Amino acid sequence: TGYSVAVLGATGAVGQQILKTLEDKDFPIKELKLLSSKRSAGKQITFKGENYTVEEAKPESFEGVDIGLFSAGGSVSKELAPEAVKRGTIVIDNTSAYRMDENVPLIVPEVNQEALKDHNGIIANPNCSTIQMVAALAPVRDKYGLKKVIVSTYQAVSGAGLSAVEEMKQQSQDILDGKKANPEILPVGGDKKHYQIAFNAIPQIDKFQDNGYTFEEMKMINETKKILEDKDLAVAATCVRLPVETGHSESVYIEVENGSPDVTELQEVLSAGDGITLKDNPAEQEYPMAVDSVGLPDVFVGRIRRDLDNDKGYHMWIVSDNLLKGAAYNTVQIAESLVRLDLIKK
Ligand code: 11C
Repeated sequence: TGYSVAVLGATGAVGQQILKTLEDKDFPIKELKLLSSKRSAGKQITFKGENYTVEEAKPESFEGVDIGLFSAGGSVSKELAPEAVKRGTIVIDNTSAYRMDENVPLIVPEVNQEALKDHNGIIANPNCSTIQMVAALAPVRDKYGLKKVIVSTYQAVSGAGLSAVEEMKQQSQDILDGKKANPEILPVGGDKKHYQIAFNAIPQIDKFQDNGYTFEEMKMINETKKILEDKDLAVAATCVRLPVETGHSESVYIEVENGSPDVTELQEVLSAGDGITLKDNPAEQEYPMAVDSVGLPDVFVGRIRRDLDNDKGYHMWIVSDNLLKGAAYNTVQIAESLVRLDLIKK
């Protein structure tokens, strides 16, 4: 019993965490296919004690597959998601390929699981930095309404993939050894220039758009409005890459619409929120940090303060494992929601 599941991008940073999450949650799997690009095909991966050979993904790979979990990059999703859907597979896509498509629900289960009911075969998993932010903002929005969000991110290198993590480690070692860093990937593999990430902060994640914002910043802005179903919400973002291996941190300023809750009340609303762990005790120097979030599915919130000039304004610090709630964990939660809502044809 269970579902036939295919994981596309099984050898990548997110793919590996998807497999671990499926294992940890004991997701009901009848048959598992591990798929990848031609380059990674042939690799061996162990799942629940069994050995699997990764196969090259082709349209026919999806025959008989109920659920396809995609994280092999946008162009692969563009090519293969429609082929999978044609063959009856529900695709949960981790790339940005379909997120802003109005026929595709963009889902954080704690926030807008109901939108799954409108799916047409493809469901999009939001960008990691968006997921952790909206998960924390939703309970505040539900209680007080939300007018404005200004976020600055402090993002981990694993968001850019395993090769970027290797680059950061190699550069750190080279610099400690008195050698020159040799940047080849970050900030963006496909862009013209590359900069040192070790011992640095780079204010560019993904490519620049014509409006001067990067694509990562526009993802946070547009996806937040879509998930919260509020086109009028004012959102601004500045996204920065730090030499942190895993765990995105965010400094978030919000303005609520109704009332002016005191900090204790806001802390209570947040700690009652699904999937949120409040860690906010300045007297004991307790606040969320990236290294403490690694391997945990929660969104951690702390440093909640009222703005000193605007009594509807609040500042907070939001941290989560970008590969888990930011990607793999949210993907598997979406699959669980589809099962719970009986939305998978078998
Ligand atoms: C990063 N947020 O940290 C990116 C990675 O659209 O799914 C996620 C890219 C995406 O570099």
